[in-house]
Amino acid sequence: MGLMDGKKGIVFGVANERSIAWACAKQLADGGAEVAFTYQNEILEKRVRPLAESVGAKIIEPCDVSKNEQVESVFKKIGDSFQGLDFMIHSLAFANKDELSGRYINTSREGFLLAMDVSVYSLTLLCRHAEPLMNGRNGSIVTLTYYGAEKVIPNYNVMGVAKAGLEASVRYLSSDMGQNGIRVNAISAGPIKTLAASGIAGLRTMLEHCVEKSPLKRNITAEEVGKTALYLCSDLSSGVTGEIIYVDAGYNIIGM
Ligand code: NAD
Ligand code: 0WE
Repeated sequence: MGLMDGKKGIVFGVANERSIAWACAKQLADGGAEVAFTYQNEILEKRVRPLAESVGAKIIEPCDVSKNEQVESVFKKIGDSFQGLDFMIHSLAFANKDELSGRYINTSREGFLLAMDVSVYSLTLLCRHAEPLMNGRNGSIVTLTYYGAEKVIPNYNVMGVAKAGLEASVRYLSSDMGQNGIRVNAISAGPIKTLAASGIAGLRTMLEHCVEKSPLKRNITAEEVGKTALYLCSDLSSGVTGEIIYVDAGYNIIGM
């Protein structure tokens, strides 16, 4: 008897086998859930399709979250074939690379709006589409955030401002959706070497810093994030909504 037997959900943000979204999908599928997958573009489809098929996925659809038509089309497919939705994982973010170095003060209007659109507004848009499908099913929605939302992390810049907006969105969305029994939470993960993190200058130094300063004296794994996503999507967390749950080896609690 799996924790997720009979449950159906959708995962946004798988790029490859190192993606946090994939670690979440794997835990949910291993728990007995039926999981639908989306990929951002055809280049990523090559990586995502075999992973999705390995856990028996039947729905594998393109979805660039900055395109309303693509979002509408994915939720139409889900409505037609799943006839309901129990969970949704939002594990995506984007800012132009040149905004993730130098001074935050130099963020361009275009760069700011792009980061906010893809990394923040997308959660609200996806929640609005998920809500009718989650009606009467005690749905659960999980997004991914980072400590740079609360404290200054060098070079995180506009993404930090975006994550602050995302965390506030989690609270407003959980307030809106609670009346329909739907829960919305975020996982604040410690640094992990994924595709989105691999281009970042000084990632190695940051990983070493976390080993030194965190209570557990180590880095976290995507699998550990996946296990927390499983908890948040399952009935084990039925009383939890609007929260930011840290999976960071305890890093955030240390002052000095
Ligand atoms: P990743 O590169 O594997 O995943 C990022 C995903 O975002 C990719 O699948 C990409 O296709 C998707 N994406 C970007 N723009 C998109 C768009 N317009 N439409 C649809 N999808 C789009 O990297 P990851 O580290 O697994 O990132 C997943 C989430 O975890 C992000 O929200 C990130 O901010 C967050 N996070 C990462 C870390 C870390 O250190 N890796 C730590 C805390 C939080
Ligand atoms: O949220 C993230 C990654 C977000 C991200 C990364 C990229 C790199 C490639 C968003 N957009 C892009 N755009 C690109 O072109 N993390 C929490 C990982 C991360 O990113 C950082 C970090 C950490 C940690 C950027 C600067 C400093 C630290």
